[in-house]
Amino acid sequence: MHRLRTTVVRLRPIAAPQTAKSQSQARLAAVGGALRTFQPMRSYTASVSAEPFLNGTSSNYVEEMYYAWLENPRSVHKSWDIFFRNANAGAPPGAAYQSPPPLGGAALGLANAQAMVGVQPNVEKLVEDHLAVQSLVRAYQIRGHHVAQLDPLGIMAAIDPGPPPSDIITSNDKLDLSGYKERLYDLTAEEFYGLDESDLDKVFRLPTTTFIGGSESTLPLREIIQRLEMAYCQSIGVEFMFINDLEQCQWIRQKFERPGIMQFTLEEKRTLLARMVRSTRFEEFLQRKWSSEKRFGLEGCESLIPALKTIIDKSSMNGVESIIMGMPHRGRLNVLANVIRKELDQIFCQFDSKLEAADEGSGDVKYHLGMWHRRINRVTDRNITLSLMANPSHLEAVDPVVQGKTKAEQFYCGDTEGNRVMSILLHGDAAFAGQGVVYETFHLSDLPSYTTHGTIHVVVNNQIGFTTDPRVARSSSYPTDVAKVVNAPIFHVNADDPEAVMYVCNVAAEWRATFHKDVVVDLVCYRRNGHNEMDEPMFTQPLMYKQIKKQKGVLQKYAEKLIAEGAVTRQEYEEEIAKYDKICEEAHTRSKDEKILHIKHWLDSPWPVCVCFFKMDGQPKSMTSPSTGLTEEELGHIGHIASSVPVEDFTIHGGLSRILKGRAAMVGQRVCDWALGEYMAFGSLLKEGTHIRLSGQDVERGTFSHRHHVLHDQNVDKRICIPMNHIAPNQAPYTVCNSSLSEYGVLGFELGFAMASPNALVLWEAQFGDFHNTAQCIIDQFICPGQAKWVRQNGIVLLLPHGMEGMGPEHSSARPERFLQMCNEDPDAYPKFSAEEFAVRQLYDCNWIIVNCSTPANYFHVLRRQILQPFRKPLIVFTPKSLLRHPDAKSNFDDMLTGTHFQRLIPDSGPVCEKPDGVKRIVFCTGKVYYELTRERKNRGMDNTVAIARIEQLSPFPFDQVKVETDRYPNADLVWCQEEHKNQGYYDYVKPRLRTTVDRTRPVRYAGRGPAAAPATGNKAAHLVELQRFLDTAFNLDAFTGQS
Ligand SMILES: Cc1ncc(C[n+]2csc(CCOP(=O)(O)OP(=O)(O)O)c2C)c(N)n1
Ligand SMILES: [Mg+2]
Repeated sequence: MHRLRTTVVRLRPIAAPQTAKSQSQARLAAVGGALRTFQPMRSYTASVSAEPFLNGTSSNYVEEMYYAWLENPRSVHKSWDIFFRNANAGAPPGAAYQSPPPLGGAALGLANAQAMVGVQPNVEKLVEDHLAVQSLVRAYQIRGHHVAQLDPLGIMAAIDPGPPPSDIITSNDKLDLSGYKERLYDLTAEEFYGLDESDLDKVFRLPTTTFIGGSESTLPLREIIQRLEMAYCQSIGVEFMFINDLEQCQWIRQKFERPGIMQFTLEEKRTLLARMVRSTRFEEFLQRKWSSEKRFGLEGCESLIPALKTIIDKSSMNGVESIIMGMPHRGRLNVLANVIRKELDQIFCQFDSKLEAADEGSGDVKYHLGMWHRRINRVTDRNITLSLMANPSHLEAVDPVVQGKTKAEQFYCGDTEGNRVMSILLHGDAAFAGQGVVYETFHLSDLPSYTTHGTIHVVVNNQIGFTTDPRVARSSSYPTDVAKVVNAPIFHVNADDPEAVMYVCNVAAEWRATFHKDVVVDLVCYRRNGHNEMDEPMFTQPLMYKQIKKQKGVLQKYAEKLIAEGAVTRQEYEEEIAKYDKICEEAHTRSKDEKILHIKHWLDSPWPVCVCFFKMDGQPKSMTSPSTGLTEEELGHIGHIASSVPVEDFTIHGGLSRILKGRAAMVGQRVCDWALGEYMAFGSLLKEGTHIRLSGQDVERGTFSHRHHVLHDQNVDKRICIPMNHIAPNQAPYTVCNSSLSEYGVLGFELGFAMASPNALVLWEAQFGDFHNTAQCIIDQFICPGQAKWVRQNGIVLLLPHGMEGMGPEHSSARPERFLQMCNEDPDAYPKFSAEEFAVRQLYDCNWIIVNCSTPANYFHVLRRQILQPFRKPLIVFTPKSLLRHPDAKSNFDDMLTGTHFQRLIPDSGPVCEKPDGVKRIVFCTGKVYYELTRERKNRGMDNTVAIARIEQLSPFPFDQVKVETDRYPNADLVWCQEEHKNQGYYDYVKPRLRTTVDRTRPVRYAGRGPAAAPATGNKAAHLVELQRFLDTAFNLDAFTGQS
């Protein structure tokens, strides 16, 4: 009731001089002190005891009702309507309440009440006018950005604002009141909340949801409009009213509404000018020296450089020590030079095509390379590490990778709130709106195991994508609308107003530091040249480019402004330019001495422990792979953890109890199934100090309900237990996390996570192997060629469930043919390595490792080898589905003991070994089909005549071990058997390699499904017929007779 009274009091008419100073001061105190909480202003002037039906606890309710009544008097009960009308009309305490009319006498009671209201006609008008002002304020807050002057070109291609909102007074000359006067005349009273020109000098009390008053709590309407225009309709357009958090909205309001808030010191202005000089003159220098080279210049958005520097300065001030950035082509060299501070001569020598590359690998073009640099931030005098991630041409693909790397850095330095490490992502307008991975990345932003606690997004919104206009490139008003999905505030800013740019960047950095949530800065700019320096933009955007040709450069405009203000002299400005030009010239001269190009100077992610992991020259410490086995005791201990619940009073599901009992029984019998093999690998690595992170859809339980790494208490909501974190006191942490339903975003994220440190096993599991195709870009552009392009090793593991099990065309194939086709190994050349080093040298040279394990023990070994080997390579594992529970697909502890290791090829150890000369055929295969082959062989009684060898590591191909097998059975023909279709699977990859192994002395035959467009049939019966048919071929010793 206090609040109600207060509100009512504040709606009373007041004359201009009678401003309620005390109230405005109270409000300021609330705002000025602790900015994070905003109390509505209160004035305890009326006595609550006079209203007997009200008490302290009902005041909230009444206030809600009051606001509802203000919006629409009919939305509350008639009795409340009468009460509020009477209270507004100035009824003394106690008199405003009218008891509800007796049944049947309603008409009389209401008539009396209405009679009382009726005697105060001008109060209603007053309430309406105040409400109108409140609505007006709100309209500017919500839609002011639609009429802000965002476009430096004045053609508004950047946004599609539609007709000007009728509830905002707009004019081209925002400060000329005649503009909105004119508009006021045009507007009908209804359109403009019933306000008209005669109201302009009336004074209104400001609602608590605005800060335009500064120290005033009341203002004349004219001033209110002017201040709203200043706050929301100048060079900055703020989109934030969709945020469903009052505190955050208030925070933003006060950042943009407080009068005089955008003022800069002389020093700040001069620094800004100097940064603009660097940004502009850098591009001009490149243009002068290499006019015909592609560089995707920044011309038209030069204020990007001060924008980024402002964000970095402010974040450094707030304690950030490391910033990881991702960006596309536009302005990249400028960012490297002037933000990351890569040596200019290193950049310039990238333009010299004659330089010889010093490092292995194929390298990348200059505007894709990454960079890492630690330096002192001049503004804060603190150390800051900046890294710009290398990226492919595929726009926005780097977004999740940056997030993953940021998360990893936060994780390894114990930065649980993102106070020390943060990310900045830059985007082009067309790509930001068009690429789905942007959306996927936003959806990771607030998930516990994926959040980086707020990313600052900066959009270089040059109102064009290559040759395409925004009107045909997106369906949303702004390119930034996608950010609304996570309630990120969006600050649109005219990039030709560098001070406004600097201001919003400061606010964005403060927002991130305060709320740890994403924020977007939309730099509305233009592109002075074509898409690249060789492109003619007049072909497609003639009028836009006529305007651009007339457009004065932003540096010139800003310099003139500062000179006119007296902030700098023309001479100082010219000296600044000459100084930077000289720096560029000198660096250029130095760059000519450079003879060799070092790609490793462009490394974006040097490992913090690289000195321990590699030798000083970057080579592996040794070229041996240690044994990956464990002691009996270790196996027993981890097996025990895997089959128990290591916390007290924790009730698990009955079905899970049975699973754990089954595990315990297996441990008792010294055997492992797939899940237990994985447990052994993870558990032992954790114990040895390797952090493990397993991420993907439903990985915690496992798609096939076999893993159960997270136990859920059946009686307490959200109470969980992760036994893997109870292996040993000093173990490394285990992170297992169900991801959002994304492949592109999540795989990119995990790849980024894996980049941060070699001492972590980072695994991404696809729900079914074929789903990796929606992450194809991460695989093709990063995982496969990452080391070759950017001299950066990465040990990420992909677990891809694969197998033809009659489940139809989807869910069957993880597309091994695609991974195999992208291996860098020569199929026609037998590697020339010594026998001892064969395996490890092959691994060292390959671009990735591809395995299809047929036993839990081998899966266990390959996971452990991934960490114990002295370098890092991506590992692709085709994982089983039905084999998870296949009674034969179990391994004995003996195969996992100390001294054992991963078997690249598992030879036949059955009766064929006794009389190898009598073996007529060797069937080579991989994965699950092995079990189908052995069953068929047994059924046919061919255990002595057909040998079956499993190629467990497909790439690098185990030439040496295959040779041992082909030599062992000199009279056997060679068959490759696979369950996949002939144009899929492994055949095309394996065949030339088998031929190379036997020096083309024996043909390689095929037993498998015929070629097909789809990976599998949708008909179970057809599936079984196909299976039997190719098994027949595999065991029919005459099947290939007569074939050449
Ligand atoms: C995923 C992807 N698709 C297409 C392209 C080809 N392409 C390169 S730049 C470009 C236009 C990008 O426009 P925008 O995002 O607005 O950036 P701008 O070049 O205007 O700075 C396109 C379509 C690409 N690089 N990546
Ligand atoms: Mg663009």
